[in-house]
Amino acid sequence: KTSAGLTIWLTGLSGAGKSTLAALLTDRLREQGQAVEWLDGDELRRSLGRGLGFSREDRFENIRRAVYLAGMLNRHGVITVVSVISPYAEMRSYARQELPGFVEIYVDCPLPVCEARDVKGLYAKARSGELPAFTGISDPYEAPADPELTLHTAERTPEQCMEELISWLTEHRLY
Ligand code: GGZ
Repeated sequence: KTSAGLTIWLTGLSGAGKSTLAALLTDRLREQGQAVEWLDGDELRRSLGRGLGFSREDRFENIRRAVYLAGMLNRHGVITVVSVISPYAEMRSYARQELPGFVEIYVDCPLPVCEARDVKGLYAKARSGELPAFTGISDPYEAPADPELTLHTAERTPEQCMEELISWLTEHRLY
């Protein structure tokens, strides 16, 4: 898998803990001397994805850009951590098909827990209708049917989830 590169794809609801986990994972890999980049949905949308909204088409376009970048980084030996909701199974199978070193990690957290956390107040806005097409509330999230690994962020700390992921990657000799 080393020559194929490695893209660690974190999928899950808003507030499930993808970005927190991605930050911890990126730090750990860097500490180990690995070349690693982190592509976060929110950040991607502020940079390369300006103007993209949350229709099915725009979400696909956002993912297409992330996959393109990840592929380029992978070809240069850079481990890429991608944290994007990526709500449709079809977009994740596209990523899998395009990226030889793709691993799908389901950052699983029950919707009520994400909603109770509501770190950015987005769920409240989604419930009131101020934010339309919000994943989990008024827009679909197709949970992965067969991810390489599922992490339960409601039951463990972010650090524990990161350690679990690192152990899994190591066991499978993915980097
Ligand atoms: C879902 C939304 C929406 C809607 C704004 N639906 O948790 P956050 O706040 O900080 O990150 C989420 C981000 C979603 O971007 P992604 O690029 O990950 O999505 S996708 O993979 O579907 O393209 C969320 C915020 O943007 N956000 N409006 N309607 N999330």
